[in-house]
Amino acid sequence: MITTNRTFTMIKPDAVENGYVGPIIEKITAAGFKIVALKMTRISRADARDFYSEHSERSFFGELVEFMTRGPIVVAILQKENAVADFRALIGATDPAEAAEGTIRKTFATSKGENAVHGSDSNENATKEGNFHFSDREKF
Ligand code: RTP
Ligand code: MG
Repeated sequence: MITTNRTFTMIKPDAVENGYVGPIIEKITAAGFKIVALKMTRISRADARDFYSEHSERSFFGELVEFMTRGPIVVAILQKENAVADFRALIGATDPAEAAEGTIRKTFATSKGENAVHGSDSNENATKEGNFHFSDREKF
């Protein structure tokens, strides 16, 4: 079960390709998040369109769907007090050029489009996104 102390993250295809899974997980746990679900997986184009449907009218939407489906991702549920907001702070601004020093995107992202990680933007979305990827047996 995802509670308000949990958030959901994806390590995106660019970061997996670049060999940053280990270093990103290290940063996440060093910041006090406990991993309560974790796996490598992939999403289909339909899943990606659905996941980012709020951006379907934006010019970058097609590129975003191709990017998110071009290789494996690592998905996880993370637990910590104030998880959603604290994790968004840890990953930094969408564009790594604008992200604060020491944030995950500043350190590991490639560009605004290929920005290494996702973090849920609300408790409701954290629950929905976590439940999409993990069965009850996979959540601890
Ligand atoms: P996310 O949803 O992945 O956690 O990222 P976010 O909230 O920081 O950013 P959002 O505005 O929701 O955008 C979703 C993802 O779309 C890609 N993007 N590309 N080329 C561009 O101008 C552009 N803008 C956004 C990024 O992968 C971004 O994380
Ligand atoms: Mg977003």
